[in-house]
Amino acid sequence: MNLSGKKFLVAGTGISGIAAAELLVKHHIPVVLYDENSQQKEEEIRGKSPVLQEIAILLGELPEHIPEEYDIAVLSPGIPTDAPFVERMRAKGMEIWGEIELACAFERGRILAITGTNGKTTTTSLLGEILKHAGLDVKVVGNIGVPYTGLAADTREESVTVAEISSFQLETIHEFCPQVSAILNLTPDHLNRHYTMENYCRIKERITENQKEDQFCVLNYEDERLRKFSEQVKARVIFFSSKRKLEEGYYLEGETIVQAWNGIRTPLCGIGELQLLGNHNYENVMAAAAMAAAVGVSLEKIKEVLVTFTGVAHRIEYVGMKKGVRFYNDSKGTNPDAAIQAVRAMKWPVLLIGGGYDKDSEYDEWIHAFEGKVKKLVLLGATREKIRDTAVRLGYPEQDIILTDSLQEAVSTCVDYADTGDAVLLSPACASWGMFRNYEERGDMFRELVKALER
Ligand code: UMA
Repeated sequence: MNLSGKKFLVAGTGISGIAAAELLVKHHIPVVLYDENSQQKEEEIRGKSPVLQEIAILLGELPEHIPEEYDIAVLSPGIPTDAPFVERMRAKGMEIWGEIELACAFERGRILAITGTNGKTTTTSLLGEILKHAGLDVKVVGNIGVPYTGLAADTREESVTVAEISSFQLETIHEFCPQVSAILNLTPDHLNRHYTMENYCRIKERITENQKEDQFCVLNYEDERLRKFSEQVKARVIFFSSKRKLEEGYYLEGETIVQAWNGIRTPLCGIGELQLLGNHNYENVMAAAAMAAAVGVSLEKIKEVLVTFTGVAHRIEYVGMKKGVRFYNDSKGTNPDAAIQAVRAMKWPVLLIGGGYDKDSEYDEWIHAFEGKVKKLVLLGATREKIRDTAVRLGYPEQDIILTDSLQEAVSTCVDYADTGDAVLLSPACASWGMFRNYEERGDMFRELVKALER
């Protein structure tokens, strides 16, 4: 893509905006950096990157003349595409891109892109490991916390970029076209931003919209919507299923993951050989294996990584044991579906810490998934009353619900009530925003609090 002669506005000064602005500056493309938050200090923003010294930084209300002077806006994922300043830029004819679209303009190799409500980070990390093990030049980027724009210019024809792509990022793609895409599952999330489940699903499905017949799309056969959606996908669809034997694709048969391809069935590995636990993880494993095999990695190489891969931080992460009580950090359980998987994976009585930022989620299914295992429900954040009311309505004993004001208080409350053989699980079913910068900060604090119990 030829960007010469174009003038860019990068919106947002988080990790996405900084990396996008750096990329443009390094390629001598005119750019202004903008953030709506007028509380920020220009000096601090400049301090984030030495290459930003020369460019203009605008804070607060977007000046009237800017949309007339600039051609393309690159939005950080956290900025809603219908934010008033974005509408103003659109109305003046500016193109609205996101960091993924900008990065693509610099990409020289192949892209393997993963979306879905849950399992994205695990699948992305696992696929990255498999491809590295196969000797490829791999970049692992995207929603996982590494802005794609930071590495896109380093790619070569033979590189592969493994990208975790959120719905926020898919809203602003235009020509983004992965060689292999995957949609792992679709359950309600981010409805405060996308308004309806239908809209959310359509945005996720955009990951396939530019793909051609000689490319691949990996889909979960057990997701009814995705099964139907497969009929519209131009790329060659590869299904995976944790519930039934497929004629073609990847599936779990008893205790074995099997590949069925071109009429040949080959066992890939036993689930007992994996370090990852739980049905949702077997699905992640099948998706990663399908994507790796689609770019030519042998099943032997894939298996060598599957049996050693231990998972990612903040996702049902074992933090330690204190006085016979296990502590698990599932701070990445930022929506009810992810949190359901974590509570299902627990084999012990659970003291569950939940609640956080309000994304307009419903918590009924999460509470149903407690199945008598959750002995105390310790809540915090903006959603704590909503979760309490739902739990009580569904018959969860009110005396076992404790509202707290901080993560510290939540952890010490759990410690007060925990007995040997119990598990304390931080799996909030909500984003961390409002109390923390992100789920990593929340999970890190939980880990620190657990460590401090020793002292
Ligand atoms: N801002 C505005 N106006 C707004 C909203 C934000 O000006 O209406 C500004 C803020 O003042 C701030 C900046 O935008 O300065 C923040 O941008 P951001 O929220 O996009 O955060 P980044 O630090 O740039 O991180 C983003 C992603 N964040 C979000 O999607 C909310 C990161 O995903 C991603 O890793 C990173 O880019 C690199 O691609 C995080 C996330 O929470 C992990 N993702 C959601 C999720 O997983 O559920 C989708």
